Amino acid sequence: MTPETIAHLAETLENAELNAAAVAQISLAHPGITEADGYAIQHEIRRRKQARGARIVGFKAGLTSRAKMRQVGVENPSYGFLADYFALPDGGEAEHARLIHPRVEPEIAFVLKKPLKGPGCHIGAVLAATEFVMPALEIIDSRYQNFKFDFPSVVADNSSSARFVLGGRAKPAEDLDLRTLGLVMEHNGKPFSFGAGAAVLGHPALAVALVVNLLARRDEGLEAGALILTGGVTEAVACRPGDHVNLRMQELGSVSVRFG
Ligand code: OOG
Ligand code: MG
Repeated sequence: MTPETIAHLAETLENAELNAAAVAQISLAHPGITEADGYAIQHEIRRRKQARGARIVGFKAGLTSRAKMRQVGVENPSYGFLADYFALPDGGEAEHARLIHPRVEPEIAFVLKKPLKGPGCHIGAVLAATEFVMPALEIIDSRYQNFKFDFPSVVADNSSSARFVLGGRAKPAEDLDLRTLGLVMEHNGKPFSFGAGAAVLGHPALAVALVVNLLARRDEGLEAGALILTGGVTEAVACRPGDHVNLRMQELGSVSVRFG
């Protein structure tokens, strides 16, 4: 893709986000789009936001569990960036009118005390660099009609990132077995999905290593203090105005969000 096409598609996708209006999947008009094109578009969206004063607070891994891959029909993990304005307080309200067709998913969040840089980042380096982990709800919102996409298209769309909520208790990773850490996500007071940390690549710290190694392709890394969402442990739940979602995580308490 030419730099002009990349800039044009980044503007189209960012406007779809800012106006909460879905657009056609990019690969329909650009069937030759590659993963590299998708990331070039995503990075141009990141650059546009930073130029307007947004701060990047971290990154998220996407499509790291079988449940998530099955739900959207894409088999490759991806990453996206997290901007400061995506953050909502625990128990806070997400404005449904500013989103297109939001879904909520349960995730294990990492916060770093030391920087991480790939290639060659492994689970040991991730655990040594982690300050603490905590429960998170990610609100994803594909900018594509009907929440339908292929891999390069979802990469271009910042892996559907929209909002996130951190809550519960922060604990050092060494005090927990992140593989057997259990969770229940409730939608409007009813249990919707159940899981354990191992659903994410066998160990959620591997999702952090994955993001670090993918960022290394652009000679980027993660800074101390960075937040990393490791990917939905279970399938995501579609939400309407008035809905609420609560995540209970073993040892780490709960985090919730409602839709206004
Ligand atoms: C893609 C984003 C995936 C996750 O945690 O797997 C993601 C999507 O499902 O729209 O954030
Ligand atoms: Mg997610």
